[in-house]
Amino acid sequence: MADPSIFTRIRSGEIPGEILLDTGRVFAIRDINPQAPLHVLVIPVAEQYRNVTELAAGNPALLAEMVAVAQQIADEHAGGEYRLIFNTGPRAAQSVFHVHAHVLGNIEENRLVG
Ligand code: DGP
Repeated sequence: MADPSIFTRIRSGEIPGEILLDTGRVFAIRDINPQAPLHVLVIPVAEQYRNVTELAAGNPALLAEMVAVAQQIADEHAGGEYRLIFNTGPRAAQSVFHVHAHVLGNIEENRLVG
């Protein structure tokens, strides 16, 4: 069994982090290195999906639940509008291989990345 991911360790309280929401299937934390005034990571509790392609194939309902949580975060913190990013693979700057969505909001400038 692989070691728990950094996100799982935050959810369990082993590593400090700000958890904004936890449905029991999906949770949301603030990104440690924010790229927008609102930058939250939405993460399924299940660790077996390394990226959004695997998640979409293996559990599309869970992917839909992540989108609903992203909307809820945006409703609460960014006037209901948000950008949703899934980095997929190291050449796309993915560094944590436990699927997660970046929810960016309150964006002042139209930059695609950072
Ligand atoms: P990605 O590059 O798409 O794999 O995104 C990983 C994100 O995880 C990155 O934006 C920074 C964030 N991150 C990494 N370590 C920590 C941590 O210890 N705490 C928090 N809150 N975020 C972290």
